[in-house]
Formats: sequence, structure tokens, C-alpha cells
Amino acid sequence: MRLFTNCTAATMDGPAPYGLIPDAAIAVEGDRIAWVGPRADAPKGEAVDLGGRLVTPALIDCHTHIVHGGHRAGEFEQRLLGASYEEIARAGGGIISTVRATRAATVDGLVASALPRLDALIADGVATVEVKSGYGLDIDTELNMLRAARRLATLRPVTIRTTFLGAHAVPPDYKDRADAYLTEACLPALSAAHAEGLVDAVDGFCEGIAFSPAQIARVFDAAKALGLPVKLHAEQLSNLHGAALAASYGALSADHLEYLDDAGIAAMAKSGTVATILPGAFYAIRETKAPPIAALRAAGVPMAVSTDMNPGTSPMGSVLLAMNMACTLFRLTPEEALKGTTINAARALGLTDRGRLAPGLRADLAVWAAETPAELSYRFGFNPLHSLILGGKA
Ligand code: DI6
Ligand code: FE
Repeated sequence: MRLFTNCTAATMDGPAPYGLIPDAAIAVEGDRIAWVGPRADAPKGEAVDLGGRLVTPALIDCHTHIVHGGHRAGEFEQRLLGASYEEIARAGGGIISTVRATRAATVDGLVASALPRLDALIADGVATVEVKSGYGLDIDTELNMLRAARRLATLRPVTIRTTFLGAHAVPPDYKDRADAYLTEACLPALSAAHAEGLVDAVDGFCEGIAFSPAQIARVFDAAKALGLPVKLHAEQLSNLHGAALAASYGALSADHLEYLDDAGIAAMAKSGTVATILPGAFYAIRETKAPPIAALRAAGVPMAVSTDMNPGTSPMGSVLLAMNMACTLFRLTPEEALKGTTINAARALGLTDRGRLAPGLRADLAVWAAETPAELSYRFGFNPLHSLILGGKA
């Protein structure tokens, strides 16, 4: 048994703020946490001195699109000249331009371009990353994106959770025929991807420029038939009541939520659906309506925070920056921000074996050159990560 000792442990467990244990020790057996508590009470073990540093659960980025072809720097320039995200999308740019680049890429190429993005997250203390498909929008490319995501987990010592996002946009070949796209491409791609073991969850984009609630319900019914959990990009640009729809399917999370209303909040609270807050997208498209954080908090809806790393609305490679922005732009507390990338991010992925420091959970630990956990959200453009311990291995 190894004993990581001489640290401040933000366990994210128990009633104390951050579940903080000053002068703590963490015992690890194999890839699991065996014991956490005050150093004075620690069991015997091979001691590793952490030099008084802060330890948290390794971070979890629960909403990303890191697998994709190309980039959209040109569209960034168009937006700066005044075009809106929706105008660009309706004119055949936006998600569809990334679809063209992704279809042109090989699985090897997708893996090669995603690796530096994954490495940026790992450098930020992340050990679990969700990766979505949704830039293929045909059967072969949707499968290739998920194969690339699975391959990433063989190249780095982190956990990758895959999410099928075939209902991300209507491809040009199905313009104005979204239901035919679902019938002929999206739903068959979901079945094929599931049969190949490529799908951990199913997502969609419920929006005027994407899919209606009735169309999303078709995708969710298919997910349910396969026994897969669902989540939804909801209320990002307008209010189509997607969050309430997702909640009615017991969704793991509803994400974005700038235009969420009280009925959506009540539905999420009732179903235990996590609200995943994505300040990078809010910032990049210069959105002015913030998600209803105070009302989510009052209703007891758990909040996660994520990068939404994608080439269009959130070309952002830092989960620490997402935490800072969630605080400064949306008034989350630093404790809520850290819960958002640990315990609540785990919940948004349906994972019960991580996100806290507690016996029996995975020994994925982030060691920080920081005294207090609020420092992780407070600074921006600094990276205080000292080291990552993944599955008990430093
Ligand atoms: N909402 C988003 O912010 C991303 N997808 C989505 O449904 C944007 C994806 C993109 O513009 O490429
Ligand atoms: Fe997204």
C-alpha cells in the first residue's frame, strides 16, 4: 500500500467546504483509494511526501468535441466583422464546415489532431474526458470519430467516455429533411456504433438550426431501446424546452442552458439531471444571456463545468479557464466550479467510481502547487498543476 502524505486534501466528499482535510494522507491500493483522512490517523504504507501541496480528485471534462477535422479561424474573423453564429450556420458554414473536414480525414488523422487537444486537458489535471461524435453525420464518419476517440484511450493513461452525437446538425445532403436524415443515417449509425461497442451515451442538439424536440425524442427513444443514457445540448441559443424533454428521459445532463426557464429547472431538479455549464461557448459567441445559475442553485440542480472544446463555439483547451470563467461570468462559487469538474462532472457521465476522494474510488489524483482549492478558479492563464497520479501511479 502506498501512502500519499503531507498534503491538503480537497476530497469533495462530506459536509465541510470542498470536503477539506488539512494535513491529510491518502492510502492507495492498486488503482483504488483505500483510505483518506488526517495524517495522524493514517495506516502504515510506503510514504510519498507531497510537500504540503493541495490534492483534489483529478479533473473531469464532461463535454468535449476534441475529435474533429480542420479549424474555423476564418469563421472567427467573420464573426468579428459582425456575422452571427446562426447566420454562418444557415449559410452552410459552422458545424457543416467541420463536417467536410472531418469526412476528409482518416481515423489516424483524427487521432493525430485530437492528441494535442487531449494533452492540453491532461496538462490541466484532467484524467477523464468525454468525447462526442457529430461532425461525421454519415454512418462511416460517425463511426470513425468514435473509433478515434476509443483509440485515444490506448495512447494516454486517461479514461475516455464516448458520446454519440449524430443529431448535431442536418447535413447538406438532407437539407430540410431532418427526419429522413434521422431515419436513414443517424439512427442506423447509432445502432452500428453501439454494436461495435463505441457508445457510452447519446446526445443531440435541440435548436432551431438543428433538431426539434420531436426529432430529439426519436433519437432518445432509440437510445433507450439500446439501454444507453442520454444528454442534450439544450437552450443554448433559444428556448425549445429541450432540458425538460431531456429530464423526462432521465438524462444524465442538459448542457449550455442560457435560455433555460423555470419549468426546465423544475424538471431537471426532479429527474436529477446535471446542468452542464459551458462558459467557453458563451464567451466565444459573445452571448449576453447567462444561464440561470441562482435559480439552478436554489432548486438544488447539480452543476458541472466543462470546456465544450470544439472548433466553432469553444476552441478552448483549458478546464481551469472554464472554471475561472464560470465564476467570473456566471457567479459560480469556486467550490461550485471545482464540484463542476469533479463530483458533478462524474455524475454528468454516469460514473460513480471517481470525482471524489473516498475509499473504493479510483486513485486519480491531481496534485497542485496551491494552498487552497479556490486558487484553482481564481487565477487564469496560470497552470498550478504539480503532478497527476492516475490509477495510483505517479
Ligand atoms: N453547440 C455548441 O456549442 C457546439 N455544438 C453544439 O451543439 C458547436 C459546434 C460547432 O459550432 O462546431
Ligand atoms: Fe457541445
